[in-house]
Order: sequence, then structure tokens, then C-alpha cells
Amino acid sequence: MVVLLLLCVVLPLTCGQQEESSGPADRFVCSPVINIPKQTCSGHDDNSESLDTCLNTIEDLERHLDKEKKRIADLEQRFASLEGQQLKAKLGTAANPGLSCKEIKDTVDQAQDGLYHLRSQEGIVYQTYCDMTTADGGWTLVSSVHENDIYGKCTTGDRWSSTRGSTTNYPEGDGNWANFYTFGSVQLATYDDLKNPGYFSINASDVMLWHVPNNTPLFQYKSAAYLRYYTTDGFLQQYGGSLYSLFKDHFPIVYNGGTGNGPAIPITWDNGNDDLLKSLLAPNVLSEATPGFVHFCVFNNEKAPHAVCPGLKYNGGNVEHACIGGAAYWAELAPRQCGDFAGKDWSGYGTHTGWSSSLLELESAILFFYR
Ligand SMILES: *[C@@H]1O[C@H](CO)[C@@H](O)[C@H](O)[C@H]1NC(C)=O
Ligand SMILES: [Ca+2]
Ligand SMILES: [Ca+2]
Repeated sequence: MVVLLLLCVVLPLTCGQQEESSGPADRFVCSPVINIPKQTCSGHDDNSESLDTCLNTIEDLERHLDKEKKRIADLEQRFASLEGQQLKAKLGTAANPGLSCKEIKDTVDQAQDGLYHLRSQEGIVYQTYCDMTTADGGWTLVSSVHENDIYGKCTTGDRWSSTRGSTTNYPEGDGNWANFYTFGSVQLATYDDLKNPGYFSINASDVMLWHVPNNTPLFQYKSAAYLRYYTTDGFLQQYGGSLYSLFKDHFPIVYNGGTGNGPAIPITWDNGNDDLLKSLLAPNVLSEATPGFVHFCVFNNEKAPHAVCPGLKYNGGNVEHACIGGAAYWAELAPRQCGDFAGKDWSGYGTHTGWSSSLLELESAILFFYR
């Protein structure tokens, strides 16, 4: 008991709870900050020796505490200096988005096909698919053109032509080939239309197109794409570095307007070939189309522009049966050809006769990549 009282003189806060309380519970304001091992200060009859031992123990503890305080201060200093070092996360992650898949491919060792984070010139962060392997990789998925309902003539989902009906009131249709509107998401590029900020903000040289059956899941886009091809001549640099600038500043998609047909760029096949493409096109277009190109802004006999002829150059006037995207008005039997896939079903749904393409082509999305 003497020892206990001595301790209470030195460290009152540690002792209150051990005291048989004779008053109200809150008489002793105690918290068990330091636990003194019980045996340290007991077991001696000589009081003064006990006191010495206890004081030594407390000094030891204080020294120990000082050492620990110093260690914590050191750690805090090291942590602060690490924070100041601007530790950069890997390019293409959410913490450090890239400007394009090309930049990531050029920066990150052994970058694989898949999803990456990018940021637009304006600072908008988005996720998209990068093809890091085709012809040395660095391809950014920027858009897809998908026909959700060929019977719906310029209705819901016809974002690459008109969602506001067949009309000459809007000579550019929805205008999405040449504006900053975005829609869709990377994992739904074969379920619906896609347009991300890369479409207008990446400074690119070439395009790659994939024909992918509708409703193909994200990680099968490439293997399911029965036609894959790309340009190699850097043509986009002549037109501002994107399809946005090509259509906006050089070949506007405007009914009965614009500056005439745009360029037909030769392609290199990655999967498929001229013959496979021909076997999928409407039979009647074969005499008017030359496979092995991608052709931009092509007007038909009735002055309706088509944004893209995927895989071919169109030499005749019946463009609407092989080319996609456009404005809001196709005169022939209007609104019969109004929509993202125009007149691909002219001789029946997927019949692959006359002016109708094969069912596979009718029910596939066209995916666009930049590099
Ligand atoms: C795109 O990049 C090229 C080459 O790096 C450069 O010369 C050109 O000015 C850039 N264009 C735009 C629109 O930023
Ligand atoms: Ca439609
Ligand atoms: Ca569509």
C-alpha cells in the first residue's frame, strides 16, 4: 500500500482507478495513459530503495518517450518530403490521364489493348479503349455509328443523321459530325452510338475502322471485328487532325450544300480483304464502288451527303446503299432512306439482294479509331 501511495504522488493520473473509491465516481479524473508494470516498484520492504527504483523507472520511460517522439518527427518529415515530390502515377490511369492512346503507347512500356483514362484538351477526363497492337498500336476509340432501328426513319438513335425526323429544316441534321456534343460509352459502342471528346480533341493523322456485330461486349470488339483496316498516309493532318475538323472546316455534311465530295483514302487491311467486303455489300453497288478505301463526305443523286463509306470509294450516285451517316433529308421516297444507315435496306431487311446489304453488315456497328 505504501508503494501504491508513492506512485500516486508521482503519477496521480494512473492510480485513481485502483483506489477503493470512498466518494463519487468522478472524484478521480484518470486515464490509463501509461501502464507501469506492477512488479517494477514492488517487492521491496525498504521504502527508500523502492522510491529510487521507481524514479529510475520513470526516467527510463521519459527517455523512451523522447526517443519515440523523435522517431515520429523524423517519419513526419520524410512523409512530407515524399508528398512534395509529385509522385506521378502511370500515364493512362485515372490519376494521370493521357491525351491519346498514342501518347500512352509511346510512354508506357508494353502497354496492352484495353481501357485507359484520357483527358481532352479542355480537361474532360474519359475512359476509352486503346488498341495497342495493330500496326504498332496507339489507336484511340473515338466513335461508333450504330443503327438501332432501320425502320425508324430519322428517329431516336439516328444521332449521326437526324433524330428530329426527315426534314429540310435542319440541313445539317443533328450536326454531330462537326460539333462538340458527346454521347454513349465505351462498353456500349456496339449497342448504341458512341462519340467521346477524343473525336474532336485528339490531334491525329490516321483512322482505323472496325466492323463489329451489334451487341458484341467490350473485350471481344477486336476478335469479333470481321473487317479491320486503317489508313497510313497521315491524311488527317491536311484537314486539322480530326474527323471533326475535316467535316467542320473542309467537307460539311449539309443537305444540298457543302463543297462536294471529300477525299477517298487508301486502306491497309488488318482483318478481311476486298473480296470479303464485296461479298457483304448490296450486289447492285458493286458496279459503283471500289473496295480498299475509306471515303468521306459523298453526295448521292439527290444531293444527300453521306459522311463515310467504310472500306470503299463510291464512284456512282446510289451512295445511300453502301455509306453511312448524313444529314436529315433523303429525297427519294422520303423518309424511306433517312437514318444512320440510310438506304442499306432498300431491297428488304438484310436480304442481300438488289440494293440491300447483307444482314451482317446491316446489324453491325462501325467503330472509329484515331492515331
Ligand atoms: C498536330 O500535330 C502536328 C505535329 O505534331 C502539328 O504540326 C500540328 O500543328 C498539330 N495540329 C493541331 C491542330 O494542333
Ligand atoms: Ca434509324
Ligand atoms: Ca445510331
